[in-house]
Amino acid sequence: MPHPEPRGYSDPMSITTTSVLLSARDAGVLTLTLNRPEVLNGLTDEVLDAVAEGCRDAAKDDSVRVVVITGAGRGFCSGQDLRGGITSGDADIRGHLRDHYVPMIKAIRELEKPVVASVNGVAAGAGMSLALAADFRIAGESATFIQAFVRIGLVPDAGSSYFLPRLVGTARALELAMLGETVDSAEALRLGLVHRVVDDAHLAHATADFATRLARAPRSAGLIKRLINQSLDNDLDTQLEREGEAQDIAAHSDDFGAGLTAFMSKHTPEFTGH
Ligand code: T3D
Repeated sequence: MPHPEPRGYSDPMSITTTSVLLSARDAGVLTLTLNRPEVLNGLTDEVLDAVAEGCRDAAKDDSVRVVVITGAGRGFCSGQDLRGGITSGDADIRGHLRDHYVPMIKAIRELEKPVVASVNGVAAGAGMSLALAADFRIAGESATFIQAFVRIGLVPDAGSSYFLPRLVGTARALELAMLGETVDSAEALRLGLVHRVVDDAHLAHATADFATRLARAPRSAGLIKRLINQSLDNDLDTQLEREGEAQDIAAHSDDFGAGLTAFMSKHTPEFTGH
């Protein structure tokens, strides 16, 4: 799949581009490309912090309506870079997770804009967590998913133990996490880990097509993300309250006005995301 080249931007908000995280913008879609292909995009602190910063920047930038996360080369993300100094015993893994993984996962989840993981190859360990944290996963047919943590004697982290049972149920989550077996794209689709599988050659195009459609959504799309995520932890009474709050915000948006006007005049609305 072709990968975007780093670009400079003339618009006011500059989104992080580093050698390990490329960023490119097109028609409201910000694509963040993990760029350590020689290690299948293994995660270093620099990568983790750059993804978090990219998502936080996207939150503040009105011209970004959708974020896509993908990987350069044949891998999506192989999880923590195991050559980067991680050791058993004295390593402060808890502090490392808190300082670098948690901010990235929270930046993705708290961004009130759709996030699409375009899974171009293996997603292992925290690389799978990264894919699961996104709102949507489109996979190329050569994509694989591995709860690799158990293969090296660790537990799922970076949100995998949260996202996985919610996506596939507890028994499947336990099986995937305890056995750490490789799940191919067809199985991932069957399990509900991904919502679409396309030919590898068409992944970039299919992702762009999907993301561009999402980028035309109104302000309420971000509120929908908020509501659906909240619903996983709320009872019905609480969730009905949250719906009222969100609807109040949506009803005061420019896009609701545009939607009503378009309906009355029998036109297709053009939403600005405001
Ligand atoms: O620090 C903390 O806070 C703890 C957090 C932990 C979170 C985690 O993510 S734990 C899980 C870490 N990830 C893994 O355990 C996966 C390790 N990688 C693999 O098991 C395999 O590489 C794959 C199944 C992902 C792919 O296999 P394959 O056969 O397609 O590729 P390969 O030949 O194994 O890998 C290609 C190269 O990438 C190879 O380097 P080389 O030999 O060509 O110089 C390989 O060593 C390197 N590589 C792959 N994954 C990693 C990596 N190097 C460093 N870290 C990696 N995670």
